[in-house]
Amino acid sequence: VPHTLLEATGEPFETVMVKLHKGENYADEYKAINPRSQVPVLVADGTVITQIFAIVTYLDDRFPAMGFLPREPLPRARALETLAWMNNTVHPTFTHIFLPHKFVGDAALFPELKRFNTGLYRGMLGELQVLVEQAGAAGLPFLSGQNFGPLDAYSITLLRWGGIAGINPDDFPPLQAFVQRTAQLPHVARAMERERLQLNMYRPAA
Ligand SMILES: N[C@@H](CCC(=O)N[C@@H](CS)C(=O)NCC(=O)O)C(=O)O
Repeated sequence: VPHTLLEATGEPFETVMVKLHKGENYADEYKAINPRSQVPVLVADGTVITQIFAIVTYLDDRFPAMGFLPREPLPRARALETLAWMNNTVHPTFTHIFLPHKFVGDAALFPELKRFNTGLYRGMLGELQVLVEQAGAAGLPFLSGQNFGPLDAYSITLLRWGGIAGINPDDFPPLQAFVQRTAQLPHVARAMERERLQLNMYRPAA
C-alpha cells in the first residue's frame, strides 16, 4: 500500500525486501528498525514510521497535491473510517489465516482457525464490494473520491489475499473489476512488478 503511494508521487525512494518466510523480520538488524518485527516500515528523513495507517497519513500530509485522502472534514473522516477498518479488522482476519501460530499455540487448532476466519474474511470482502459499488453509483472513480489513495491500494491487497485464502475473486465481480482496473494504473503496476506480485492468487482445490 505505501509503495503504490510512493510510486504515485514520482519522488525517488529505496525499497528493501524483507523475507517474512525466512524470518528476516526477527533478525537483530531488522528489530533495530522495528522492534515489533512487522512490515511495512517507512524511513523518512532518518526517522522510522511503522503502521500502515501512520505511514499513509504521513504521505498524505507530505504530498498534499496528490489528494491521497480527502481534505474536507467529513469525506476525510469517512475515508479514515474505511482505512481503519481495513487495517484493524480485515487485515488481522487474514493474519489468522496466513500466520495462525500468532494466535494459538496448538497446531491442531490451525485448520479450524483458518476455516473460521476464512468465512469472516469472505464476508468482509462482501462489505468491501458494497463500498466499491457505492463509489461507482456516486460516479467516483476511486473509493475516497476522484483520486487514487490508500483505500484503493488496500482493496487490491485484500482481494489478492482472499485468493491466497482460497476465496475465488470471481465470486466478487464488481470488486474484482475495480481491482483489475486499479492495478493497471502505471504507478500501481510499477509497484506490483517490482515486488513480483501476481494479482490473482486463487487456485481451485484439487
Ligand atoms: N497493523 C500493522 C500490521 C502489519 C502486519 O500485519 N504485518 C505483517 C505482514 S502483512 C507482518 O509483518 N507479519 C510478520 C510477523 O508478525 O511475524 C500495520 O498496519 O503495519
